[in-house]
Amino acid sequence: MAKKYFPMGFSVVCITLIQFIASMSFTTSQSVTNEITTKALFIFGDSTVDSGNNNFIDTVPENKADYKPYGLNGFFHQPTGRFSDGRVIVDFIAEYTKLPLIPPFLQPNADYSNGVNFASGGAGVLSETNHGLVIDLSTQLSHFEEVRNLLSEKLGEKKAKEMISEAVYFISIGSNDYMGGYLGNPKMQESYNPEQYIGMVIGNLTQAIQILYEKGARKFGFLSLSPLGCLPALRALNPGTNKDGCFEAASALALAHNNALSNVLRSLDQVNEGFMYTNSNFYDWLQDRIDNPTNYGFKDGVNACCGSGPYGGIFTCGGTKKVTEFSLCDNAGDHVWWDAFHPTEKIHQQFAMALWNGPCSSVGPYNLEKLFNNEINLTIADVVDAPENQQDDFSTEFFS
Ligand SMILES: *[C@@H]1O[C@H](CO)[C@@H](O)[C@H](O)[C@H]1NC(C)=O
Ligand SMILES: CC(=O)N[C@H]1CO[C@H](CO)[C@@H](O)[C@@H]1O
Repeated sequence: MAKKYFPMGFSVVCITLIQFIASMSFTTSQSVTNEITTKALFIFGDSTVDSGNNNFIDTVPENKADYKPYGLNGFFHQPTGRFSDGRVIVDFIAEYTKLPLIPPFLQPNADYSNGVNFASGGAGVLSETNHGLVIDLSTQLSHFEEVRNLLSEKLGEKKAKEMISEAVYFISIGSNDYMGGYLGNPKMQESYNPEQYIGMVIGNLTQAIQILYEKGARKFGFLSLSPLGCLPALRALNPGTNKDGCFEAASALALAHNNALSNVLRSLDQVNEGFMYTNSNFYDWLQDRIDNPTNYGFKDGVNACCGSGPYGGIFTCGGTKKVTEFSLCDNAGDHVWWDAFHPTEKIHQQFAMALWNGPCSSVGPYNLEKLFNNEINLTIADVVDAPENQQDDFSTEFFS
């Protein structure tokens, strides 16, 4: 249904293509690696990337993960506020970048010199989403502004500017706008049809990206939305709405959002000099693991490891919410889903690796490794980004 609102497939400019063209036009430097002085990772978003900010805010247990069995696998000695059995995607990205773990903004005495994590479980792009219970995206941006000022004080204007422009800005947000914010909110549905609502989410997200760009950010990474209707919680809410048991309206919203986002990124790339990004098709990537878990080292792509009710989709993991009974599987690593809404560490790890050094058919225009290591010549990238060099639709090649 939503597909027709945004008929564009996911499309990327392939890094190999860039290198190929580069080697033709600039024979001496198809891939210029500049010395990096400061590396940093700034993170914005929701529970997919929160590393503990919500431990420090007043909210409901649904928006917290600082109790057992979160963190069960023992990588951290105790629950940290990550919505996983262990690490989340940004922890792996930090590891691959050879950075220490990136601290939550609200953690007392956090060291901000390698970046900061501003994300908050339950947050949406729109301030209405879980209003008052989360750190919304615009507040996350104002926290970034605070950090930017601190860095200027500490490092001096010039060095801080350099760090800001060399850093990677990883953004993972939107699911809560479509689940609780829209499908769970009859008032919103009365006021806006899906197309209008998606336009509002994308409009605000675009503004946020533009604000970061104007503050000096250049390198962006995005985690697009998953097939939301196949989350155990949505399967449980809406049993049997289609033949594979997923809640189709939710997945359609996610798909339309992703298509709109990839269009926006392409145009931001055209308009903003030096703008570079990593995006990927998380939707199909995860759907493939849900449908074919054994191909990727999982045994179960449908049921949550921790929870209760059908598919483990009643959000009871930890027993801190209304219902205190819940069950826990023997081995979280066998499951795609950790709890009713969140994937296991193993999914986070596999996807971090895909974004890090995935081939051009699956991650684009640049993978994160190239963004971090400056294996890009801005001039060449801008040349290749010109419309006549763009390929149209790689969607069929994605992770196939
Ligand atoms: C941002 O979201 C608000 C609702 O929170 C909406 O009224 C506004 O139009 C949106 N802005 C853009 C640029 O889409
Ligand atoms: C060979 C070449 O075109 N090198 C360019 C790489 O990018 C810088 C700017 O980022 C240009 O100054 C170089 O000329």
